[in-house]
Amino acid sequence: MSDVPARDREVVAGAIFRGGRLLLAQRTSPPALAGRWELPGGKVEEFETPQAALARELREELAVEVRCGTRIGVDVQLSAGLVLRAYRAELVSGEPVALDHAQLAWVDAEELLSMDLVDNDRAWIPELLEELRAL
Ligand code: 9L3
Ligand code: MG
Repeated sequence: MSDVPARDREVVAGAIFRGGRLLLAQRTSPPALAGRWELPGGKVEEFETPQAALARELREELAVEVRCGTRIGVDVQLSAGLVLRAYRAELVSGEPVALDHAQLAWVDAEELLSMDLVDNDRAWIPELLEELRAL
């Protein structure tokens, strides 16, 4: 038996900024979250870095290549052993398309405030707004 506590599994989400706007994606599942908006992303696999996971998730969900940047906003505890973290993501190639979401939206600061974001992602609104207003 080891005394080292297990580290939380991580869900990564990407904040892609372009031209003073932020990319949001509308979820299709699970039913409780369908229709609500999020920063796209998903679970880090075993033996995968968060940076590699973000690149993989955004490739799978948006058909783009991104470079994972710095963290933005707080850690969000999803459940015991599962933590959600947002990272800035820089578009390297491709134009985002909704492969896994109902639709995508590029929002400015005012629009961000009017979107029905999933509860977990609302924790990041202050930092996202600050970044949008600085652009
Ligand atoms: N989640 C919350 N906010 C986000 C993302 C990408 C994910 N911005 C939550 C929803 C699911 C879990 O994390 O409960 C795993 O995400 P996914 O694999 O269903 O996208
Ligand atoms: Mg996902």
